[in-house]
Amino acid sequence: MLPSFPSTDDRPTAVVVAVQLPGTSDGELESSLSELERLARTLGFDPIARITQRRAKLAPGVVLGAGKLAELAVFTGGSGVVETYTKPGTKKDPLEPDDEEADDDDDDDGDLEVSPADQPAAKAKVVLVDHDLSPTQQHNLERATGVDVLDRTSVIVEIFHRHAKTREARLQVEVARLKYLAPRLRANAGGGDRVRGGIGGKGAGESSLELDRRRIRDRIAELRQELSQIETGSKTRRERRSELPTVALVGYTNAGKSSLMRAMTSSEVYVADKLFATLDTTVRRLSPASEPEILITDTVGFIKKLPHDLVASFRSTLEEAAQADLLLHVVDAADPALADHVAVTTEVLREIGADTVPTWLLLNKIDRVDEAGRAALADHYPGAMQLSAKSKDDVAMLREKLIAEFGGAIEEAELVVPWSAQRLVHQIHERTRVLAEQHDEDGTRLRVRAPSRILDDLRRQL
Ligand SMILES: Nc1nc2c(ncn2[C@@H]2O[C@H](COP(=O)(O)OP(=O)(O)OP(=O)(O)O)[C@@H](O)[C@H]2O)c(=O)[nH]1
Ligand SMILES: [Mg+2]
Repeated sequence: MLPSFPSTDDRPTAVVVAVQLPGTSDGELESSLSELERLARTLGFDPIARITQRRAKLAPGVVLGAGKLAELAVFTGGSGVVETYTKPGTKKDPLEPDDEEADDDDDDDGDLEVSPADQPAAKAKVVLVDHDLSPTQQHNLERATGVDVLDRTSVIVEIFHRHAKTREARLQVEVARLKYLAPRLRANAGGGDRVRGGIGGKGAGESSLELDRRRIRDRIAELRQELSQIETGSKTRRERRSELPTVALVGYTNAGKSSLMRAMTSSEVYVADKLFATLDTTVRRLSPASEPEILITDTVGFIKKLPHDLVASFRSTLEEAAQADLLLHVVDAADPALADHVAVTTEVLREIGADTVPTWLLLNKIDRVDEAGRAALADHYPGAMQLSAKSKDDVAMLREKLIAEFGGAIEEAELVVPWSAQRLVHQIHERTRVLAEQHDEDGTRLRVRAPSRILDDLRRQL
């Protein structure tokens, strides 16, 4: 079960911070901050304010300029400065770059934040920064604000940690957490008191740094060993059912994958208005049953700037998607950042080698989009299916389409496309999973896997 979070009233408050770097539009900044606030709520925090600043780059020492840092500290009750880091004899705070003054001039037009006066009583318990912080930046910000500071990656890692349920997911998240922790041990060793953000265990500063690092390495090796055993098991299971057509639901977190899974398989998979509600791959039969039976897989959602280690640790889970006969790429059609979400998912699918699997784009939550919006979406995504996981009719339609697609068994076959008909190669890539491709004097020789119906159609064209 998920931990129960405190009610809105006694939730710890948070301030979110972002630097608007050159090339980031106001819209992108806004959408990234809203997403960070949703991540914060998922962790049980109540975001009360935003601090933003336009800068050429993150200030190396403390991310923000001095003025902004002081403004941030008003929310947390901190001093707003990192005194201990001013070297004696240095006129200017070495943490501040020379372009500081110019940056602060931007304050008036670069802000989206609520002014401190709006929340005089609420003191934030934590600062969430929408960038990856170096261990030093994190440490300095904590000194200046007097509260814990979490960066985007640690927020996501923490959510994964809380939501992982199966043994496999827990092990995967633990590997990612330790990899995140290792470099932070180094920086905290000097003046370091503790390791931040609930990411590390207590007392990391007590034992020698080398020892801690070695322990982490050993522990990661141990976890990997355990994981590889579990993975062998899932591989065997996957092979055993590989005769049945398999459809994987993939897409951005909160798009409605699990809702569609529930609706199509009459199962009780977990659905929630939280980011990363699902971390475990579940496989269920399409229900009512079809002939042949079709398997539906629910997978972990994606997010912008997904920490690379997390993707890597979920690779075996995501392999389910790469092995599928069809991907249903689910997007939240009502989200203003929809195009961004589509791009992120497409990119992760490419990274995990799932871009060769035939894919249908599903514009979900269409019940939240008005007529004009639907027309615009149809224009922009002509091949996509517009639907709502909450509509019985829509789900029935999707089910019919799947049955039509997989009427007849899945087959493996070899297709030889003569040089004179090369345009067919493209079509084959679109409609089948290509297992191998070779060129010889006869043309292109492809080993493919696809429903018989599609193979018949391709053979006719050949
Ligand atoms: N209005 C509306 N809400 C939907 C629809 N589909 C899903 N939702 C809601 O969107 C939220 C997220 O749904 P999930 O099915 O958990 O999303 P998910 O893609 O599995 O999310 P993660 O597991 O977190 O990656 C829930 O509150 C759902 O009730 C839809 O078609 N219409
Ligand atoms: Mg889910």
